Amino acid sequence: KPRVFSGIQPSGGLTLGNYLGAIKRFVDMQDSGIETLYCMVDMHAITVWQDPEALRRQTRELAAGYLAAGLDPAKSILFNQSQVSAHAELGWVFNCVARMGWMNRMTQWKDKTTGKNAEQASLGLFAYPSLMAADILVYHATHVPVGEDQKQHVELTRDIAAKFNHDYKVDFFPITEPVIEGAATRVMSLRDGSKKMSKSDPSDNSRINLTDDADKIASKIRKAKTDAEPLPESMEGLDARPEAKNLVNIYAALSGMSKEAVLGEFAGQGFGAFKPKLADLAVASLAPISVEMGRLMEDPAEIDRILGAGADRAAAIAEPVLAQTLDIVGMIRSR
Ligand code: AQP
Repeated sequence: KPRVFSGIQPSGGLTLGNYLGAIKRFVDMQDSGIETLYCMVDMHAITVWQDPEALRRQTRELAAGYLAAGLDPAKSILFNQSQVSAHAELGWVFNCVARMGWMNRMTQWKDKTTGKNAEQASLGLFAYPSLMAADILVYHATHVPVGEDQKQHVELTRDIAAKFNHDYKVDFFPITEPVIEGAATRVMSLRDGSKKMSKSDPSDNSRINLTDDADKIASKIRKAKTDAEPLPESMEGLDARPEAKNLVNIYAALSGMSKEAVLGEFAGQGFGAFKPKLADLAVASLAPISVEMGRLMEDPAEIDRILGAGADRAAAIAEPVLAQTLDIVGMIRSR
């Protein structure tokens, strides 16, 4: 039976990258009638230091972002990871299945530690993909909608499932498929077309936050790095122009048009003409979400209630899977 799981870290405000690469597609999957679970992965967030009050606020803000973008707690199970302890328990088992060498090859680990002192990174940051495998497999999820940057972690999840099944001679965990679709599976920084747009980039002008108001969105798009060339007739003409390509991809993803159709409309025009159109489109798409997030944030108790109810439903699926896993592994379970 197909089942969808995905999560986002409450490690800062939501960006346009999170929206186009993840949340917008979470909503599409929810509305296709498949069973969907969407998580705020707060235990992943603490792999780097988070101020406790900020973490609570960011988790509620992420929940508000999910709801404002169209996730419906009557259709999807919405919850924060730490309220379902089966994630951490299965994560430990997977720490014992996954190999150090696999973790060492993770590009996100390498990116987050190169040039810095890896000795000072938390053990949790190193083991993060193993907990992510547990997040997915504790629901026997078959499909995981993610942005391009998470593809390697979903592949590792498949490796962990296969090694567990092999080592214990069972056919227990499914081999999960990453679902990486849409015109903007990798939204790039507005200041540097070689870096992905990220919550934790020190430059606020590098990203559009879902909480930015209309003026801020328009000003960030106006300031976005581009070049002096007009837009070409076909996507190949953008191959050596990462910043220009990024803005076309964003336009396509927000409008629902194909990239070719966007170029069909704007070929021959420069960014002086394209950017205001993109700004209008971004404001029209994002401003209603931002307003709704603000409204939802006025009632944090209601958000906490939704997360608690979601965690109960998630635990009802996860706990039997964990219990069976512990049986397979050989743990005595006499209470
Ligand atoms: N730039 C992006 N383009 C497309 N998809 C993206 N995602 C993130 N950035 C982009 C997708 O959003 C989901 C949640 O990501 P996450 O919160 O787990 O962490 P991340 O991928 O590490 O996101 P950030 O914004 O870059 O966070 P920091 O700065 O804290 O590392 C995933 O599906 C991801 O693919």
